[in-house]
Amino acid sequence: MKALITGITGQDGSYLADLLLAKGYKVFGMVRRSSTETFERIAHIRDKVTLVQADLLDSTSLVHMLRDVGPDEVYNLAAQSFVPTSWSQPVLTGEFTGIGALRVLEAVREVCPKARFYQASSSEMYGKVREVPQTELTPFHPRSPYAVAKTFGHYITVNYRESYDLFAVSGILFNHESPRRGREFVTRKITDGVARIKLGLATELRLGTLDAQRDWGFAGDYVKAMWAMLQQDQPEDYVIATGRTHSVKEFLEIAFDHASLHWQDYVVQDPQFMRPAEVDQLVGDATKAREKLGWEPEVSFENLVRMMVDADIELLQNQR
Ligand code: NAP
Ligand code: G4F
Repeated sequence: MKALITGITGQDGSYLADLLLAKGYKVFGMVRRSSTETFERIAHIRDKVTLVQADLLDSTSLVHMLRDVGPDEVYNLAAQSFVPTSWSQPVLTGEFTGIGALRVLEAVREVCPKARFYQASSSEMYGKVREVPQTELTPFHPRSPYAVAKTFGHYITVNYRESYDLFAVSGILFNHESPRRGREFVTRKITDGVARIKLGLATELRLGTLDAQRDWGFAGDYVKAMWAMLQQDQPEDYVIATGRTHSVKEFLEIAFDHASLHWQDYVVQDPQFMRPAEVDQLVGDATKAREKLGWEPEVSFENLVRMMVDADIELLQNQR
């Protein structure tokens, strides 16, 4: 089996590549041209995957890539994925995160319509939530240009399934984190901050709202659900979540406590990290995934936080 992953250099792409290699897939990863390589997350499997240059903005490159690879499965994980950047670069975010998904779908339709397609949809689409917890049937109310772009990506995936009979599915994934998470996201920002404070490299940590609540799981668990969705008889959409929600403050408490520190001594609230429109609380109901995919998250919230703190302390110690 041949799988193509767009966004292989990102958090999820790297965990998905690990999973598919372990299952015996030949793994191809789409990478965009850059003056410096961004292959840190896939350094450990660099000689086991084949990297192909293409860009979400360039349809021709996507068509050539699919012709060269001839994939059985396509996982579209590439996107401008940071919510705050979507307010400063809304058009680019729409191009990458929204129309980019359509460009990949069009290329699949033209080149390899039998390939199974996965779209990385997001719980951010629920935004100002209409019901608690959120299911596959909960209406969307996106609160950022990123979330609006993801909502387009979601519906165009559903539309291509219904219009062209593609095996196209959309995974509505709630926040998932890991030691490979980008440092600007709040979880990694906190665990990196704790590690720096613990090792005497920083004296404070500047954050935005501490009251927002998210349903946080472990990325390594979530990529298993992506794969499982493409192994079903019928293409359908699934919510992937733990069913539990925690505030940024709770994350802080566990992270600082794990390093024997008090978060109140170091955290400073800074208006520059507040958002023009906030998503106050997300919590997903993954009953469908549990029943149809047999999927369950394995890593608890507390263990996820501790895993990330330990990894960041070790990383910084090794850099000394
Ligand atoms: P990430 O770490 O930010 O990775 C994003 C990937 O997209 C990187 O490999 C990046 O490549 C690539 N990319 C961006 N623009 C591109 C372009 N124009 N052409 C080609 N590649 C491009 O994101 P992640 O956390 O792994 O998330 C994976 C996907 O799931 C994203 O679509 C995200 O929006 C979605 N999602 C994530 C979560 C979550 O909690 N993590 C939840 C729901 C949905 P470079 O290395 O070159 O920058
Ligand atoms: O970690 P965040 O930046 O993640 P956010 O906005 O929930 O988005 C992530 O999850 C989505 C799935 O729901 C993905 F689709 C998306 O691609 C991304 O992976 O922020 C989480 C919460 C927000 O409420 C934010 O306002 O943390 C709050 N926060 C408080 N202080 C902060 C900070 N967020 C960041 N990034 N930095 C802060 O200093």
